[in-house]
Amino acid sequence: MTSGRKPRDPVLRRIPYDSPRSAFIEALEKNGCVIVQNFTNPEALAKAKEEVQPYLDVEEPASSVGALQGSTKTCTRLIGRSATVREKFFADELYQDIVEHFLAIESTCYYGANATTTTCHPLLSVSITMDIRPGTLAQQLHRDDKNHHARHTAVPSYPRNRDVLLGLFVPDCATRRENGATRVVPGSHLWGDAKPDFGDGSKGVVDVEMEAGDAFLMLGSLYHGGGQFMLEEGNRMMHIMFCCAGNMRQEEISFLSYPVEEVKKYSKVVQDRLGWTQSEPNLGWVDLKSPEFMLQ
Ligand SMILES: O=C(O)CCC(=O)C(=O)O
Ligand SMILES: [Fe+2]
Repeated sequence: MTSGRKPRDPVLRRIPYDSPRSAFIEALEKNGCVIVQNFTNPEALAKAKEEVQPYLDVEEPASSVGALQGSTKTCTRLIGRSATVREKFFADELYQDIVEHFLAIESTCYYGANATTTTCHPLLSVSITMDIRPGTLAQQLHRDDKNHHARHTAVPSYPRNRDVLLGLFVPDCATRRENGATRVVPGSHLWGDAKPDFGDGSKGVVDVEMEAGDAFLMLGSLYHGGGQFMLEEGNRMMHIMFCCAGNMRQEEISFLSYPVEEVKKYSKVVQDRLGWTQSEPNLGWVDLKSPEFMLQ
C-alpha cells in the first residue's frame, strides 16, 4: 500500500446505475455517500436547466441563509417548478428504493395485548437548485441533519435507521475541484457529535467529481460542504433533493387544517406552535425565509 490507506478505509465509490441495489446500500452504509454513474442523460439535464433558469435569473439578492453565500443563486420549490427534476430525478426508482431502505421506520406497538406493526414512509424534506458562481467560497464542512437537531453516537458500523435524511444531488455539468465540486468526508456519518478533526481543513476530504449525467447520494449525517468556485466565469448548477424520515412532521397538518387568513388572526404563540416561525437552523422555511412574512 503506497497511499497509506488501509484496505477498509472509507472511500467515495462510483457505481453504475444498473448495479444491484445492495451495492449502493453497502457503499452508503460504509462511506455515507456514493456516486451513481449514468443516472440521467443530456436531454433531461437540458430540460431541467430550461425549467429552473428563469427562477435563477430573477434579480433578487441571492440568499445568504445557512451555508449559502450571497453569490449562490437558488431555485426553491423545485419539485413544482421543474417537472423533469420531479418525475425523472426525484421519482427515480433507484433513489426512491434507497430512500425507503434507509428512512422507512417499522415499529411494533401494543393496543392492549395486541401487537400491531406499521411502517412510516419517508417524505420530501427539501428540493432546491443551487447555482454557484465566481466569487463563491467553500462552505464550512457540516452535517445537513443539524437542521433536525439529529444527535449521533460514534459507531464502528451502520445501525438501521441511524439517519433522518438522504439526499440526491444531480449536477447539470461535470463537477471538478475548480468549479466547486461538493466536498465530502467519507465515513464521517459514523462519527459522534464531538468536535470533528479536519486537520488543516482537508483531512479526509474528497471532492465529489462527477461527469454530467452522474448523481450523488448522501446520508444526512455525512460531513460535507459546497466547494469553492475558483473559475472567473461560468457556474455550477446542482439540483438537490432530500427526503426525511416520515415521522419528522406534526400529527395534524396545521398548514392544511388552518387557512393562512385565519392564522393571521391568531396570537403569536399559537402561530409559532402551528409552525409559522422557522426552527433554527434552516427548518420550516418558504423560499429560504421564515414563513412569518406570509402572515403580514
Ligand atoms: O452546493 C453544494 O455542493 C452543497 C450545498 C450544501 O451542502 C448546503 O448548502 O448545505
Ligand atoms: Fe449541506
